Amino acid sequence: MPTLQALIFDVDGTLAETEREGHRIAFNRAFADAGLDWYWSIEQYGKLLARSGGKERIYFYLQQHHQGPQPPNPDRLIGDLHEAKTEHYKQLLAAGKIHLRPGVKRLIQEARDRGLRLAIATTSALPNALALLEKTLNPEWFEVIAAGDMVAAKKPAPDVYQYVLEKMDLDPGNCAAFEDSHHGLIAACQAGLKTVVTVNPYTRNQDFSQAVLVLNHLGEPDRQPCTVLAGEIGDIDYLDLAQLQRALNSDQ
Ligand code: XBP
Ligand code: MG
Repeated sequence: MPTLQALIFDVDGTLAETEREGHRIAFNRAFADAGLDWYWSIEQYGKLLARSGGKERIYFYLQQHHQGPQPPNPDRLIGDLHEAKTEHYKQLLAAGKIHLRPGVKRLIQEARDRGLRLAIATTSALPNALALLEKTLNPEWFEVIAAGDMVAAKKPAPDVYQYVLEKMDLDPGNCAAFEDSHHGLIAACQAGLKTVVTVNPYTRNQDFSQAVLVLNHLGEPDRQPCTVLAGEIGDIDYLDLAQLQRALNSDQ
């Protein structure tokens, strides 16, 4: 593989474990504000994650999981709920409830030090992605932040990754993507990107056979060793750029 030029990161589940104690709580607060008796448990939310995108997830719930009468004007209700949910999610972030996963800041810092280009490719709404980056990293480090409805089709469609590649005028062969879920992996692979997966409790039993590397997280030297679930990172217990480049090269 040619020399690595850019790293493209998913947000939810990859930069931080945002779903269970972030988005899920925010959805439930928005439902309560609207006087609805809907409540998404940790387990049910795992099933609802089958549908990417917050608005799409509420539709999916109404179509396939909701027991009881359907609302008369679902489009309007979903739009309002999603707006309220975004505010709740931003409040959770501002309160410091959500942290970066191990190794994320370290690897991004190393990439910056080496002059690699950085981008975000997420299904989440732009204000949510920005709020997380503002709290934990710095949005200005990312040349393109592709989010939510900026593309027609959400993951597992490749659109959001294709958008990033086009905006940055990059060949996918010179980049690596970072994902946490099967649908994210499929989106990145369909855009021609080699992909590292860091699993989380919601995704760890999914099919990651197309990934270059599968880890429990990126690891922190001396503090938080990572576990390699598939692929090779030599005899160190965290992922750095040298090992990433090796893993990409050996996956020809
Ligand atoms: C993220 C999502 C999003 C968030 C909610 O998927 O599926 O729907 O759960 O985001 P990925 P919004 O990590 O694969 O990009 O409510 O802002 O849409
Ligand atoms: Mg994700």
